[in-house]
Amino acid sequence: MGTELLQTGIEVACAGVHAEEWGGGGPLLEVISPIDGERLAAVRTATAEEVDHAIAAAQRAFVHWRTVPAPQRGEIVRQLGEALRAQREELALLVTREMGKTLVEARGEVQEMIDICDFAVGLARQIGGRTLPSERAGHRLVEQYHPLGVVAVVTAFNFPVAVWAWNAALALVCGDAVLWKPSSKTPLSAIACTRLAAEVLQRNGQPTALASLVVGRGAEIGDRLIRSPDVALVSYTGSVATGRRVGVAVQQRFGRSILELGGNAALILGEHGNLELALRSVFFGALGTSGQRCTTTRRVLLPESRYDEFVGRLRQGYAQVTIGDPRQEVLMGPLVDRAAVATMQAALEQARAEGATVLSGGEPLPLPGGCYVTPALVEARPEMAVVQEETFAPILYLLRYRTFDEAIALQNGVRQGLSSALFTEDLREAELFLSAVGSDCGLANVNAGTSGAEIGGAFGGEKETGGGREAGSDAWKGYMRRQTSVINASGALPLAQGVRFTL
Ligand code: UN1
Repeated sequence: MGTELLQTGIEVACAGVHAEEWGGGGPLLEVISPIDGERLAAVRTATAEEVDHAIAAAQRAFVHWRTVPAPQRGEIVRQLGEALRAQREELALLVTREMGKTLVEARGEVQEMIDICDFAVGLARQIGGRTLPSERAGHRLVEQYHPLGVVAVVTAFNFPVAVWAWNAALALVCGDAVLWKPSSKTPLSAIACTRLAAEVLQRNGQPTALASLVVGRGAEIGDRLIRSPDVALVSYTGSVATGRRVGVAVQQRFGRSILELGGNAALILGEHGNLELALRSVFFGALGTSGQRCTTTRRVLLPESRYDEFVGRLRQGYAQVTIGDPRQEVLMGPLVDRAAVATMQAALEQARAEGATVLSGGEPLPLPGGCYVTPALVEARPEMAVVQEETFAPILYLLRYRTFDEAIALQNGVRQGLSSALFTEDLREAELFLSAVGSDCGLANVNAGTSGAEIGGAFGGEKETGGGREAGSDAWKGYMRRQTSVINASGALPLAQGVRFTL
């Protein structure tokens, strides 16, 4: 069933709601490919009642699922990984058609889904607490992790499937039910993944509402999700502005949230760093996903002594960037839609108005669909307002620094704190960068670029990035309810000495 959508056959009016059944009684949502403006499909969105119904169905599924032993839950996630493996190419093509990232990158994104499923399978046998020394004789002090409840996963268009999987694979082995609200720009990839997950669950006699889906506009659908007391955790990936609203609304009811918001990654080239390596990393970091990753390299910090050489080489490279249909062998596909092109133009205008110099690029290209641009190189100063903002487009700001301390201060001198990178051969610089007074980001790489985070580590960032952690390491703890217990194993009266009373 999943494959129908994945091959050519994108249906006329796909059901965009899945809980116990498929549905979608709300307005139709048109899905337009940024590759050439082709209308891929229309999706039937969720009504308010359907959202409430999906939450209730997910809650019912959770009440059952939390009693299934975690290793068995892991086995089902293993099968989900297998289903994704079998459809790797079809899913990648769908992601590319729907949001325009190159096929190579889309394959990488699907691989991240598979990898996190593998990771979660092992995790299913390891989610455990600690036993600690009790201060009372004959007592035991233990910590346990229990399933949490319904997890709403709200994802962005730039990683339309991987971010769901980072959350869903963990949440499922942790014993939670997942309710997914994908970006309205990428509902088809979400429908395809949900179909695969539902098939796996059904085959195993489990409620398909464990992998529920509601497609619809954030303002209507998303709002209902974040306010519902039956949603234990909201994992939101998206803009700082929306994330702030989500965080406050969830906190208002003392729910839990994981926020993955904007980034503004800088790459520092050290005085003696490997220029060749840094250059290649900037290429991938700034141009990958057409500059629409949270981890995209947006700022390059260069020492005065190496500025001209680095910028010269970068300009040469940028002049050769191949741009076009992301199903072909190109380095950069389109932006996600025309609005993104307009946003990029506005940012460049603002940069010029603030006194920055656009060295090259930034022009829209006259290709079908109207979503293609050339990547921009901009000489700027760190304090410019435009440099402080995250513009989801291939704009790279070139900045100078004098001392290494200044480079770190500039790298940290933005409101976002997701990703950062330093290219150096100097051990002291590397250690300083990774120390308590170094990078303030959730991700800090040495001699590796700002994007391309592996699923094995915890992914997320500080400050306006929101503080959430997803994927590897101990991020699973965010999806569970923690409990500390004292167990009197001896029957001894634990009364403090000198306390006397009669029952
Ligand atoms: C994002 O842009 O929201 O590190 C996630 C990377 C990817 C994930 C980015 N693994 O670029």
